[in-house]
Amino acid sequence: MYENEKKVSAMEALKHVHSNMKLGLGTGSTTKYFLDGLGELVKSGKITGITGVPTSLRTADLAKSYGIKIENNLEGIEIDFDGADEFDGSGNLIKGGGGALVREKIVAYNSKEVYIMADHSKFSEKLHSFPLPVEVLPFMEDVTKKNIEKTGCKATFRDGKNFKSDNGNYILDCRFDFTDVALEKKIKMIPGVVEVGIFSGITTKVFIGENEKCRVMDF
Ligand code: ABF
Repeated sequence: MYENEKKVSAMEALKHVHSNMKLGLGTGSTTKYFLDGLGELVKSGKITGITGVPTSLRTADLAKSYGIKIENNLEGIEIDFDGADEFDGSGNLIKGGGGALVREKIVAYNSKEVYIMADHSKFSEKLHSFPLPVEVLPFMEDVTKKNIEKTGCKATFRDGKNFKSDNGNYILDCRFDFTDVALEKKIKMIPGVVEVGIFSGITTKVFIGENEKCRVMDF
């Protein structure tokens, strides 16, 4: 859905990349447009000396296929480019629909700037439309699920426990009426929780595809 808007936002974000930068490389279909564009620039030699820190195994494979140098070292990441499942007017995000939230949050947290690319449908005044992804350890996970549900949601194991993240963990998709950003800390305190898909206070720009145009929100 909204493939053209995803592409428009990715192409606008790509304008911020120049030679010799170290970048965080996100995951998902919007980020794939960004990576395809970056790959073309690298292959043609228009941009050189790019190093990427990938947020998933599939992003690492894609970047390598374009000849982008990959490093698992967080030092000196200038901009992290990633997608989101939902964003609000303050740049708070829900992420993890693609199952890569743990690595995405580590890379985002350790980057000077975090640029989010999204189509317009992902905007919400209040985060609530997308079920909140929570990554949990595969140990007593049914108890962890019950404890998470006590915070006021209905949680479901993604793909009936058939889905495992790159870290070998389960993802619970948690339906709240309204996802308050304070839930991030509350859920993270629960034993067995590895990471919560609320990203708050991390975003520096959101590139929003709106038909053929891109609107940018700065934070
Ligand atoms: C990643 O990919 C995620 O955090 C988010 O879950 C998802 C967005 O995917 P898409 O760009 O395919 O909508 O950025």
